Amino acid sequence: MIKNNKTNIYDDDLDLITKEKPKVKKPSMYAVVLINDDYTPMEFVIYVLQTIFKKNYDEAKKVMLLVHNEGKGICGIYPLDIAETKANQVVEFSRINQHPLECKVEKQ
Ligand code: TYC
Repeated sequence: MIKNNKTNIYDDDLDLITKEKPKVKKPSMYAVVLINDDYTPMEFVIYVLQTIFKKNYDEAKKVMLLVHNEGKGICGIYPLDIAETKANQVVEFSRINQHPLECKVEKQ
C-alpha cells in the first residue's frame, strides 16, 4: 500500500479537502541493563530479576547467567520513566542488602 501523510475529508458543501495527517511518533523505549560484578550472590540477582522484572525462576536464572558470563545483559525494555524506576529499585534494594550490583538505562 502506498503511504503518505495526507487524508481526504469532505467539507459541508461536499468539497473534497486533503489535509496533512498529524505525525505521531511512538515513544522511545529504554533497556534496563544489568552489570556483572564479582561479589553479588547469584541467588540475589535471580531474586531481583523475579521481583523487579517479573521473571519466573528459570528466566531469571538464564538472564543472571548471561550477565555473569557476558558482563552485562538486558533485564527488560520499557518507556523511560518505568526503566528509570526499575533501575533505581535495583540499586536501592542492592545497597540495602550491601551488594554492589549495578544497572544502567540504555536508549534502544
Ligand atoms: N558474578 C556474580 C557471582 O559470581 C553473579 C552476578 C551475576 C553478579 C549478575 C551480578 O549482574 C550480576 N556471584
